[in-house]
Amino acid sequence: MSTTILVLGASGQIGTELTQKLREVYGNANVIASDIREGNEAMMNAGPFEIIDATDKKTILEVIKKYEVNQVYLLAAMLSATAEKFPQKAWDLNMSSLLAVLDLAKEKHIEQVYWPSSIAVFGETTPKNNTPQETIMEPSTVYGISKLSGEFWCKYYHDKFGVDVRSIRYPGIVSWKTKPGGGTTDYAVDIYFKAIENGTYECFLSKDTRLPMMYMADAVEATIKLMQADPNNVKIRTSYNLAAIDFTPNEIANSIQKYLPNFNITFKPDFRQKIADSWPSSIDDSAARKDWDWNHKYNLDRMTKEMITSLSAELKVM
Ligand code: AKB
Repeated sequence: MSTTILVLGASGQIGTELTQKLREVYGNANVIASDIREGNEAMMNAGPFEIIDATDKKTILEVIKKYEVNQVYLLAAMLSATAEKFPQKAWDLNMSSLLAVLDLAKEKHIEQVYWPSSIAVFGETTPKNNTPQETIMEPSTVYGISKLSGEFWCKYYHDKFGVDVRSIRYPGIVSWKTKPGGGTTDYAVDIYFKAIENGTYECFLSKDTRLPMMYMADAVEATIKLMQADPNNVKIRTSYNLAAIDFTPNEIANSIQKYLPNFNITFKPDFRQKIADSWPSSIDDSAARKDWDWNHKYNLDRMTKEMITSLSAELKVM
């Protein structure tokens, strides 16, 4: 049977690039992009696009029927920093959208679901270095609480109703095509924009705050790889730890200075410091590497080189 995919939240940071890649793999007409508002021109022109509120189960079902969709990637979510400002809204969006899609799978309208979790499921009591797949999980943010609950909803629907739902705990994702919005790891994207535009960046985390991170190309590849894996190899039905690199604001600044020697960084930690301090510094993702052959390709310097080259061309400053 052919694969027809609906992406909910296609205009966001991950959605933009994942949708583009899915269209390359499965054909433009077989990947329906959707978001609460219109996407960028490239996305709207390349294939089908529908306006969908990801919490609106009825509209999702109408679109599933219209295009005979069999897989849903649910990427709509409120991220950590914004969720601390709007806790109820974050809980409603992050949970209602997931339960709507899981129910549609349980009712056999679709065959497979992808839903992202996050390193935010971990908390202050979690071992910080090389954080294991299974460990103490006491998240201290609303976003983390919603992701941890979501993971167990995924496992429940899988174990009880046979729903084929798959998930990854993303670290901070670095990309240049679409900026992230409202996350704690967003500094690692902002820093490249400011380095190119102004030559200087004021960082909202302290210089030695080490966090797990990943370049977008790796994140997109991992996501599609997991979704294409043989179901028998997908042994974890909460969510897989996934890792590539980890660095501090100081280290990313040093990497940028190799290409832009006059770049200058200053530090002014705000409320996001406390969130970052509650998250791991690095992640043990050996289960993903073993179960479905995950391997990252980008280290810090390779990512910096691609970010600076691509962003400079986009912003036309060099
Ligand atoms: C955030 O910072 O909230 C996200 C995440 C790590 O899930 N990027």
